[in-house]
Amino acid sequence: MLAIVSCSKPIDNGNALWLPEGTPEVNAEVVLDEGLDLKNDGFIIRDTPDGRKIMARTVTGAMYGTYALQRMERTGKAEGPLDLREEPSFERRILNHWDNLDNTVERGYAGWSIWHWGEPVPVDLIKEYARLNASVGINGSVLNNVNATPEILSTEKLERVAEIADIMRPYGIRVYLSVNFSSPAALGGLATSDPLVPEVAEWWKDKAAEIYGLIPDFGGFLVKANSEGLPGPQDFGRTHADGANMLADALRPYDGIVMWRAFVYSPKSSDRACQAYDEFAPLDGQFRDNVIIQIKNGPVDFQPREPFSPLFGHMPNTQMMAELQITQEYLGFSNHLVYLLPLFKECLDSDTYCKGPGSTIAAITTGKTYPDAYRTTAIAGVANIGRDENWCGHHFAQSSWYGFGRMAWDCSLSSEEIAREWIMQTFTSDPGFVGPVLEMMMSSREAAVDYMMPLGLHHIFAWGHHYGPEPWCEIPGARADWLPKYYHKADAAGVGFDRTRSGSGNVDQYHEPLASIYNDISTCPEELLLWFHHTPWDHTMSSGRTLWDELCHRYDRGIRTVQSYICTWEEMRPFVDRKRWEEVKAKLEIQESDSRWWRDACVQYFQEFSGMEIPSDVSQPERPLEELKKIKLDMTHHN
Ligand code: GCW
Repeated sequence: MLAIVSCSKPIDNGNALWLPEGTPEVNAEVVLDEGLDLKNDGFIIRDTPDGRKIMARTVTGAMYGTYALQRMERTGKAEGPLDLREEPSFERRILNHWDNLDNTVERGYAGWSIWHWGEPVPVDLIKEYARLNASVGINGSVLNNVNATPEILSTEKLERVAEIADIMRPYGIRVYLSVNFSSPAALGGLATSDPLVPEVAEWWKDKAAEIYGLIPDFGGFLVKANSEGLPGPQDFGRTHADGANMLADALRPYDGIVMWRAFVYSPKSSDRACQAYDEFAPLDGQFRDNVIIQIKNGPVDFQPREPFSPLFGHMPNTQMMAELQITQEYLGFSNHLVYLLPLFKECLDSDTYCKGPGSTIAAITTGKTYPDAYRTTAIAGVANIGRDENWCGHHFAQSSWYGFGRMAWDCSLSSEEIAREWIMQTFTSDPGFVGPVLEMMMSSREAAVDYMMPLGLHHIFAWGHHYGPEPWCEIPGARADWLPKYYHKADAAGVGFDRTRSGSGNVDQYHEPLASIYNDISTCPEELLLWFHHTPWDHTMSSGRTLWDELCHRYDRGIRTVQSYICTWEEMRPFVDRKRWEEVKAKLEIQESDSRWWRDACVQYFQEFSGMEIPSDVSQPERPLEELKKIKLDMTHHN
């Protein structure tokens, strides 16, 4: 045992280690003991005859224990006797910021970049950000957009990154950077960025040496390559493995990692949902052990609901991590109250069956399913953070950031437990508030699915900004697989994408029994029906309704749920300060109006194909389609 100290004082183990500024006062002593059998910044909280102790091997572990105890004190769980031990589910719990060097944030709805590129370093803001992350266990930040400019690796920018890293280090947070694959040519002036050319590999090695000279605990690189026009190894006839391994070798001496994204869709298959698997599954086993393949939860793109990406079930010899989107690109931006933990957990809890039942995405990516393949484990969330006063643009959007961190620390927590904690710490623990607000949060993801894209519909968003509905959208010259009609395929016969064995065959990228379950219209879960089946309008659903009637009912149900939130929030007025109450109320009104916009657009558009009457027991469209088609939102300056 090295030291026993009160947590408000420095932990002095001879090296004068301090708990970081802002660590809360809790009713316990902190014991730092390097001999404890605890993994990865874990901690123990135990009531002993000498009082309550927080025990950890590392200062960061002690800090996490302190926040955990504070959380328990605030949520009424600290009454003794306590004896608990926590170790994180994932070693690397990382936020991906899609922040550009001009301070815009791609898909950001909460203001400009908190990094203040090109301006004085906002020390206090970054400390506060780091403290918030530390309080939920997040321990990594990728500072810049995956659509990376080579300039991020310039010496000037690296020096700035080092300043940010210095501020975050005491909070246990390492920085990572997104890199542009053509940096050797674009920044270094080399003739090529071909990963198999020795000068290129040398350039990356030198760059790594420079980075680690400035930031000794630098986490590593995140790479979007050969995706949406970004450069990559395929430009030189090389594979993703060639590219990732070359970078991995440069980072290896410093224990850095490469997170190589599998968000690719070069049109080898006519179905975009098949393409990541097509490109990556054949490369299984070819990656270095400091490469992790970063895979979006679904096979297309962060939709309100997708099945899990089948790639997770097909790389037994490769480290994989899930990428989740905390920012609400496809879920109403920061205007809609959509608590995302049910979506995140749905992904992690999905059983891939790759090694029989129980091979969930959580089990795979925490290294349990294929332990030999995993040297490190990780999970990423695309941040929803900006300079807005409340960080996320919507008070409730903070819950998804909080929840991502909590889930990354302990993926066995339920989304309900996490929501409850968040409500009690953010607003009040009065049961008159917690109950109704919990219900609102817990139903909110499903409500969004209902009023936007029920029954497996997907990607019928407006072009480019992805805010409202445009199932009719046509853009001359645009990629077909960026347009709604490619996904919904509505015609007189029905609606939905045929991914069965008689269609694109995507079902066979899933292991049995899922492949057959998805393939058969009578066993396919209704939530995914139109994802996998082009379904006749008069198909009978489990409710006994036709598909058409069910679709109309789902849109209506979504609207009614949001309307009920407005009533709930009205009743919550006595519990919340006026400012926050009014701000949330204003957002709920936007959400309610948007939900009717979605219904008006989708129901009337699909009716042109179904030719069927809108059932009389649902609310009826209000605005004519022609009027809706004229709506052009200017989303270019949403920062
Ligand atoms: O969903 C798409 C987004 C892009 C994003 C891309 C990606 C950062 O519309 O804005 O680019 O995914 O994840 O790379």
